[in-house]
Amino acid sequence: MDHVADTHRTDLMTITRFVLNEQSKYPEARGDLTILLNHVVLGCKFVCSAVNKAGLAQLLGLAGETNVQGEEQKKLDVLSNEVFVKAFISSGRTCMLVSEENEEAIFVEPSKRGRYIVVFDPLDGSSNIDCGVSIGTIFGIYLAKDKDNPALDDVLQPGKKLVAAGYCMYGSSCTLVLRTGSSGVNGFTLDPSLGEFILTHPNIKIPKKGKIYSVNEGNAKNWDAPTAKYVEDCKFPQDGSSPKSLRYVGSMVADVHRTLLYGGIFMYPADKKNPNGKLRLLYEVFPMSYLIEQAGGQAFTGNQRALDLVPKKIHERSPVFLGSYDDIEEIKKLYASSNGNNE
Ligand code: AHM
Ligand code: MG
Repeated sequence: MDHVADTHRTDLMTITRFVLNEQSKYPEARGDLTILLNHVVLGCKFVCSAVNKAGLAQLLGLAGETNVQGEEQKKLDVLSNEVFVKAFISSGRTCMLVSEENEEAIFVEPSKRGRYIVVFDPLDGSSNIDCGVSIGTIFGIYLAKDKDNPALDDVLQPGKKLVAAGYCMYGSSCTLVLRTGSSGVNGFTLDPSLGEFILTHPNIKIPKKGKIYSVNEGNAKNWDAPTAKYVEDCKFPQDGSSPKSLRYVGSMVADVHRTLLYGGIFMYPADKKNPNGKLRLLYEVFPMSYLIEQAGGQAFTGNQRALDLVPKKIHERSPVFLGSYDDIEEIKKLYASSNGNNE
């Protein structure tokens, strides 16, 4: 029966086994993170199934509510948020949650508290839901100082203090990318017939330099000088190299996933209208910057390393440039040589 083994992989590494193996390397680990990650996985499977059925189930459309940023919510946003909030609370391993969809942080009731804090965007890229383009969930996990007395300060921590982060992309396949402990960045693809995420992209390393830039060029009118110069150089390189290709989905998860695998740069810069850019620090910029750095890339705000920023508010925004190491070096040089004169 050797021919069966040739065409059907039988050594499948599920995400559950992978996380268990990882955590068993830490003798002091109590299994809390493993249990919490199992609940992340459950939430992702549920949302993936809801996204796939959305058109059929007539789940698309407005729920008649607006979220914290005053944007219209889709039904899937509401549903995804409920699914993840309930999953995290019922894991018994969290004491505080910060979601893009909730104005205030959620403090878990004392009897269900654990030592982790989850920051998350349950369904990012919501403007892409109605046309079936890739959307995703982004999450980061912090450790609380004292699980019995969680305080807002516990979550207003720089991104470099994250203990785990990841995203799940609901696209042509459902892919979960995760980094915990010392495991590197690993990608798992949902096998719908098994209902399991299988390790398909072990130890992802971002190419040192890429050929793609990704940005909403519709905002170019309001860009500062270093951003404008960088994009100009992508199109009209001065060093004789070929111009870069432009790819922009408008879903951060999809744009960052492509950047992680193919290399290049993804940016949502500051501009004259939005001096802090658009993306939220805690649950968009930090988790993605953490993954990109762990894969060998860099993440920069225009002033500093993104993961060094200390948030003052839970829904704070920050500009971000993230991607291949060499590409981020270029934008850093442009900002450094502008000496703060970015007009
Ligand atoms: P959302 O949280 O309302 O979905 O907004 C975040 C999304 C990101 O996924 C994406 O990178 C960005 O907004 C796109 O913004 P724009 O349409 O301004 O280019
Ligand atoms: Mg979002």
